[in-house]
Amino acid sequence: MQLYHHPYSLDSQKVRLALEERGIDYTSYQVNPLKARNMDATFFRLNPSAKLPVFRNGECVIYETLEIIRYIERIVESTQGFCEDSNQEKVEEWMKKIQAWSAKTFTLAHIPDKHRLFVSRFTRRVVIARMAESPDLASLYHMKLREAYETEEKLKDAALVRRSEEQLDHLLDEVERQLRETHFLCGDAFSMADAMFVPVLARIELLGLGEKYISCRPGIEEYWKVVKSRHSYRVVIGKFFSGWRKYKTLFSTFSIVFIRNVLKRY
Ligand SMILES: N[C@@H](CCC(=O)N[C@@H](CS)C(=O)NCC(=O)O)C(=O)O
Repeated sequence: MQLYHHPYSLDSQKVRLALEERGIDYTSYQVNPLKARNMDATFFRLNPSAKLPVFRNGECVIYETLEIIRYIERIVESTQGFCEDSNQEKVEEWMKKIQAWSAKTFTLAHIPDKHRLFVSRFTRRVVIARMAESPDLASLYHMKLREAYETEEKLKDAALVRRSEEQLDHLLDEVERQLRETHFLCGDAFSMADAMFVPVLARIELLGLGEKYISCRPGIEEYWKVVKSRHSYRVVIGKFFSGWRKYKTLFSTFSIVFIRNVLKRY
């Protein structure tokens, strides 16, 4: 089994937490979207949407986070004879709710314009360079270029950004109510719904918005402490983003993007 992913990608974090929690071995390929590695022809041919994560098991290639996690659960059932629990319907319900919140608008809206536009311009230049190298993929690369322009336009729409914040608030309120009754989202054991939710909290913290969204919800604040002490969290997220590590991770990416930009090495 192979997973193409990156620590920056929220959906990749969800899948990696699921794999870690279920103890499944896989070959890991990191594809850094900030360095526009997802635009390299080898990855782009595998997934012309250029999105992460991508999971492959032999002939079976899966591009959707929810589908990958459901597939992981089927592997666990068939190999370890372990059936998640009787809460399967609840788990499914929560997973859909969590996946329905798109972190993209929220994340980009909370990154300073200067940094966001710098990366966006770099990505577009990489796409144009890759297009010249692989003309057979030109129309698909064009779609990515259009998508990049559309994303910038969307971010100018204050109502859209506000809607994404309201959706997050609504999701967090629901979680808070649930955590007054159970330790985790679907009972007193960590489930795949938690594997999908933890990266949402990590994203909030990474953007420096913990006070606004986490500290004001005591149930979530306590839950956040608990999940952060799990091995899966440390391996998938903590290793890259806890405390000073986040500066190291971001600095190493940004310095490479900066140098490639100066040298025009797209
Ligand atoms: N359909 C995908 C969407 C995944 C997705 O949006 N991935 C983001 C990172 S979390 C991505 O790769 N963005 C890069 C791009 O759009 O070029 C899923 O549900 O897994």
